[in-house]
This record gives sequence, structure tokens and C-alpha cells, in this order.
Amino acid sequence: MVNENTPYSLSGKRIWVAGHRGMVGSAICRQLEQENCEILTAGREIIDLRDQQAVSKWMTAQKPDAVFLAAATVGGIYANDTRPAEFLYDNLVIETNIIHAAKLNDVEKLMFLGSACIYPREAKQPMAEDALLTSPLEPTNEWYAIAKIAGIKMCQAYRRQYGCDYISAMPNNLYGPGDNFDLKSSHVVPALIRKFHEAKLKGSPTVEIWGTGNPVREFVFVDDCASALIYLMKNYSDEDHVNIGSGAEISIGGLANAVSKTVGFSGSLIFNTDFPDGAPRKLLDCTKITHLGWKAEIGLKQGLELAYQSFIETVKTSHSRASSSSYC
Ligand code: GFB
Repeated sequence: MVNENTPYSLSGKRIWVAGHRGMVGSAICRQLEQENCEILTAGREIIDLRDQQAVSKWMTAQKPDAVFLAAATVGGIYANDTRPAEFLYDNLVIETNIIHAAKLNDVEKLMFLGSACIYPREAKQPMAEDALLTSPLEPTNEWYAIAKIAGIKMCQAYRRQYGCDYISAMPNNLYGPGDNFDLKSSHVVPALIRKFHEAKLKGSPTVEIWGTGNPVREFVFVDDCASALIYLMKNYSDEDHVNIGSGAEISIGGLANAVSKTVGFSGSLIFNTDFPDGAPRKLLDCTKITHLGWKAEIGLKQGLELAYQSFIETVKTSHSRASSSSYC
């Protein structure tokens, strides 16, 4: 929806990317470099975003004009299911600290980043924005989902009561450069890239896939997500959140075959049903963002190739760091 607050120009603005070292934050920074703006960042060594006073002090000193709120405690199904307190507390406190400090410091525009797991487990597919809060959540990620729903509501409440131009976007399962490859906390794409790569190197005959392989997911390449977030920042101003999807839907079994082909692994798959499947299907209805004029450009095949290349780079960098530090 276009109203008096759009288009919002980023030119000449001081833009804080909160969470700039994460996969999404770093993709936003890469794309903001093409805008004529000043990018502000603050790593963990500068502020703990869970510390309200520190956030408030930093924002008062830096006075950003706009904020991308991409900072969050995130993880895949296992991390979500086993660390509910961290996923609930960290995310609630980070978003409330930043949104409230933005209001106190007259930030002109704020983009809050959520996730497709805000929708009910049994939501009608594809899931449109109005499916929010219509029935119970998927239990493996309800803590994270509740924190993200609270973030959407914070933006809506600050818009209604104080007239703040805060918007929210909900991307589907993200992957790409800068992903987390730790097998206990990662999402499925980086986990499978790593598992297949290591199995290929070791000559292992099999790779373990969690769950039945039947759940279906829609994957969004992170640079597409960053382009959508910047597009919405410039062209959208309303209280309803906006879905970001790609249409690239595939079963986990199908994904495992696709990753195995990308990596060049020729063994077989073993499905371990001691691990949960999570939501049966999560396809987003992207009618709204399509009507606003944005669409994803990177398909799953190309995206997996790019993600695998970035994993190889990460491995090379960490090996060279490890070998140089061993000489110190
Ligand atoms: O990506 P993922 O961890 O998250 O898992 P969700 C997706 C599917 O892949 C699940 C299966 O059915 C997993 O059981 N899977 C198979 C694996 N092998 C693996 C593996 O080695 N690692 C992982 N991680 N999964 C998350 C939510 O749900 O989605 C978050 O927990 C967030 O809240 C995120 O919203 C986008 O799609 O199930």
C-alpha cells in the first residue's frame, strides 16, 4: 500500500543494520552499499542488544534515521526445540529494546524482520498474511514464533499510538552466504551442505537426514530477502506485515537429493525419525509483495550452488585462520 510515507528515500540517510554480522544483516549491508547512505553497525563487543540502557545510549549517540532490525537469536528445528528460553527471552528483549529506543530517538523508519514460523501449524496453504493468530503454532518453534509475533505487534502498536513508521516482513526459510553451519543449531540447507560435503571427503556411503523427509519447505536465497527488505523499506508503509517467499517449494527428501547433487555426493540417504519433522508445510502466499512490485530472482538450483561455494570459502578461511594461528 502506498501512502504519504512512501516512497521513502534512503539517500543521505544514516541506516543502522542491527545484526549486521548475521546472514540477513550482512546481505542487507552488501545491498545498502549501492544506496547513497551511511551504514551504521555495532557488534556484540560494542553493545549487547539485550541491555536496554546500552541500546538506548548507543542510539541516542548515533541517531540513525532508519533501522533494519535483523538482530535475533535464530536457529533450526533442533535449536528452537531445545533452547526455548533463549529463543523467547533474547528475541523479545532485543526487539523491545530496539523498537522502543527507535521511538525515543525519532527514528523515521524501522523494518522488523520476522519469520514464516509465526503462522499456525495447520494454516491453509499457501499462507497469507491474515492467517496470523488463527490457530495453534507448530510446537517445535512456538517460543521463537511468539517472540516474532510480539515484534509485529510492537510495530503495529507504535504506529497506532505514536504514528511511528515501523513495518514488518516475514521471509520463509532463508539460506545463502554467511549461514550458520553448526550442525546442532543450523537450519536444514547449511546442515545438509556440510553433511554431504564431509561425507564426500570421507568417502562415507550414507548421510543422515533428520525426520521422515516428507515435510515441505519454501526456501528463499538471502540476497533475494535483502532486496525485498530494502524494497519494502522504500515502498511500503502500513501496519500489516508482508510475506517474502520465492515459490521454490520442495520436500526435505527432494532437497537432500538436490544438495547431494550440488555437492557431488554419490551415496545414499538414511532418514532418522528420532528427530522431529516440524511443520508439515510452510508455503507463503506472496500476492501482497508481488502487487507491491517485488519478486524473487534466485531459484533453488542456482541458490544451492552459490550457498555451497560460500561454504567452501568459509571452510578455506577457517582452515587458513587455524593454520596461521597455530604458528603464532
Ligand atoms: O530448517 P529447519 O531446521 O527448520 O528444518 P524448520 C527443516 C526440516 O528439515 C525439518 C529437516 O523437517 C527437519 O527435521 N532436517 C533434515 C534437518 N535434516 C536436517 C538437519 O540435518 N538439520 C536440520 N536443521 N534440519 C525453523 C524454525 O523450522 O524454520 C525456526 O525452527 C525458523 O523458528 C526457521 O522459523 C525458518 O523449517 O522446521
